[in-house]
Amino acid sequence: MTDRPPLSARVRAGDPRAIARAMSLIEDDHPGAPALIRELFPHTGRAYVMGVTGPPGAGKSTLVDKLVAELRKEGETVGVIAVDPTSPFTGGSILGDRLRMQAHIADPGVFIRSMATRGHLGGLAPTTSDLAVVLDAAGKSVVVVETVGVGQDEVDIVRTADVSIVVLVPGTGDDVQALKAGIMEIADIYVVNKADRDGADRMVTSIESNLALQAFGDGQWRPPIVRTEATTGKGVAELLATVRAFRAHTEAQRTERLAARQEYRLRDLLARRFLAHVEQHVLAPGEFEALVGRIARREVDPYTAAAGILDRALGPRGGTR
Ligand SMILES: Nc1nc2c(ncn2[C@@H]2O[C@H](COP(=O)(O)OP(=O)(O)OP(=O)(O)O)[C@@H](O)[C@H]2O)c(=O)[nH]1
Ligand SMILES: [Mg+2]
Repeated sequence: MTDRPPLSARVRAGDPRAIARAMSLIEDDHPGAPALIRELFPHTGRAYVMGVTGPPGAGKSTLVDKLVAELRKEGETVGVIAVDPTSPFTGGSILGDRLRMQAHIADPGVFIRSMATRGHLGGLAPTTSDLAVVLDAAGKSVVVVETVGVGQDEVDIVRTADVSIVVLVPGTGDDVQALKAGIMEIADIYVVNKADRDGADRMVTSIESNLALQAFGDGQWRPPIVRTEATTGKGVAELLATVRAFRAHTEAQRTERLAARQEYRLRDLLARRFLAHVEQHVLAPGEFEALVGRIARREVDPYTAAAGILDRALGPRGGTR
């Protein structure tokens, strides 16, 4: 064994192999992961996190690839996390992301990671924010998180990103679906990608008319709509300029936004940890499922069932440990 600096130090020095290793430890929920995060966390909070979400196949990865190139031109260093839903429909896209973002493989200023969601209910995998922590601590000035937006996912991304970019494409039912699914409330910036296709104008108009239904106060950010052609890079510089405008607009609220993000993370982590504790240490194997069955048969109500579990988890009334 040679004497090497600890992993956290190598991550902070920006060593790509250390970054990859750190991410694997976190993704695998390795016993060393919490200590690693503890060491890295004080060195974070500097990276600007851009969330890119939208329906499957909207061209998000292609767009991110072009965004990365543009950001590099401006001297930023970039980390990318592409969240791949492990669904039968898009199961193969991790390889696709690698291919689409291959242009940056030799660039030490860029680090790209694809990860699976592994059935977590939200779109962001449980450890996405921790992967962002690694890239942040490694000194990347911008972190881009790509995720397929389906329902709850958009809500998750807006809670972990500094700016939420919603990518839609002309001429698909998906767009209408996306608009209905509450995407309108979370977008800071809209992108109509594949603007080379028929129906781009119609798409822009339908977003506009949705925006017209919302009231925007004085000085409140009104989400702009940017047309892009990710394949050629057309509109990408404009998109980045729009991100910069949004960043300037929200700079004053940065502290609040960071606090809101940490509140969400802490609540989410506590909820997941508590549930795991209950499943592993409080309930007998199969008991949870049996309880669900009893509730379904109306033999017990969910409130009583939850109260019973809480009592067992925390001990009789008072529940301090
Ligand atoms: N015509 C046209 N095709 C595009 C454009 N942008 C992306 N595409 C194509 O659309 C397809 C999907 O692109 P991706 O970048 O993989 O889309 P994605 O949203 O990342 O897909 P998932 O991650 O699987 O949801 C690819 O074949 C791209 O070449 C565009 O502006 N115009
Ligand atoms: Mg993709």
